[in-house]
Amino acid sequence: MELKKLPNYINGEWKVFSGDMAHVVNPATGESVTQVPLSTSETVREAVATAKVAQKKWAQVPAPIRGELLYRVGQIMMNRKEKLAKLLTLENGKVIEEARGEVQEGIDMAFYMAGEGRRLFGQTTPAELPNKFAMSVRSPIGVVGLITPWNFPIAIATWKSFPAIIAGNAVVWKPATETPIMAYELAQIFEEAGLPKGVLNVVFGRGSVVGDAMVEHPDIKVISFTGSTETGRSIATECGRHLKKVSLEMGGKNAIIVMDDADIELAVESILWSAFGTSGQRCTACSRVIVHEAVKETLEKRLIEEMKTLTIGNGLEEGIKVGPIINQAGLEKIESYIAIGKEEGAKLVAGGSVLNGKDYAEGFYFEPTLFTDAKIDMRISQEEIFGPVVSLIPVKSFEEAIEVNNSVMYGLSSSIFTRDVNRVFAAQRDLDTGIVYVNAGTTGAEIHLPFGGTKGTGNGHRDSGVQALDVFTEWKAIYVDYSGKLQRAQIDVE
Ligand code: UN1
Repeated sequence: MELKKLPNYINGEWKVFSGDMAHVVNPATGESVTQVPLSTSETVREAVATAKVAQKKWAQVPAPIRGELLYRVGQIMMNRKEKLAKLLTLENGKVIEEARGEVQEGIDMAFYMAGEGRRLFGQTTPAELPNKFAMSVRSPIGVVGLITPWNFPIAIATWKSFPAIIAGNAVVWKPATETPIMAYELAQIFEEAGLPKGVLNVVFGRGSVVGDAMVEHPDIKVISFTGSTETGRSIATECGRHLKKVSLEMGGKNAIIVMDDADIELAVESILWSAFGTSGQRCTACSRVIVHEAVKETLEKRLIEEMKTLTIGNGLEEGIKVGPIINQAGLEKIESYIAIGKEEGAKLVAGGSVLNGKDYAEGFYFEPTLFTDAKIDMRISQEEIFGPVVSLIPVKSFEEAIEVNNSVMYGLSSSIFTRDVNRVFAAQRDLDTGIVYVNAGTTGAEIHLPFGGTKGTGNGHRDSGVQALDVFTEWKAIYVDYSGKLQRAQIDVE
């Protein structure tokens, strides 16, 4: 059954698009579920013009009242959680239990950011001159552009749009064309919650057209992007030319370190969840296991045993643990890394193949895969694969484990399993990623903490947490002199 073709959402109106459309494919079955507009740069200009007008009024609405709107959004999402989760699995493929978790992440973000309506804290600070007052406040920036990926189509959208809206900005949002249904649903929820027209606009389409038009538009003052490093780099270059603020959240090559004193069973369970959950298609997914040589054999054996218990299939069926890959291109990229790993001399000890046959319909499935005896400088140890593939890299010491972890160009998430408190503290200091876990896998960030990474993963900004507000506000320093006379800073100071 095809759902109705998706419209864009501009100035509070659902606008049917008359140009080219693309099919949205259920990755579990290969069937088309709906169609999505491939909008033009003209559509972007229309959305920006309307956002610009709407933003002026929205910024005048007191922030606590803006917050009440987000509480309503959170409440509607809660009431609709099961429906949203099912649609999320339909378009993205992730298993239903994880889809429920992702929707919950969005609900959490709504209530958290709604509360910011009564905080949005600035600072007051003494002035250096008498009878003078000094403070800093956050100001909205204007129209912001959001470009979001298919792997967390609702959670990442809430990480970006909720802080933008609570801070008094208007939004032009380009969701991934693979997963537009979540955007359609979220825009509807905003509408039902009473968001004024034009504060949120959704323009579907390709990055090369809609994304580029957003990056180039002079009235979009900030771009917040999550996606590939390659695209992020070109967005940042363009934004640099336009002196446009840009927040980037890109690739990862996250590792779990398993030390010789680790709880091995806990490590095995956590590796399975971090590496093969979401079929490895998380920025935070574990794709390297750095294991102390003393426990390597045991860990490898237990992993292979447990991997056999992972049920693979359509994520809408309860009990399935590993769903499909997003599309054919994703599948081919993973396959190419299997060939690369073999060629480089890593040992393939489990999985490694595309899954076909009647159980898998025309869907895109890949077996959970384990390489062992991988080396630090192999491409499978350095490059993002974005699939259910993990490489074991044996090491001789704690120091070597840290060195291997830090050897990649990315810096999103890392993890260490150990019972030694001294190692725990040394590791959380020395692991060079934006997120560090101790005795837990590399996934599962909570929304009230900053999400993002160092080095090639980002450019110093963070999604979610109170830190997300820094992306969508300008700091304004305000001085009020009530002395009634000229007082010169740095000069008339006694
Ligand atoms: C992503 O993979 O881009 O920490 C987001 C996690 C989730 C979010 C992942 N809360 O794994």
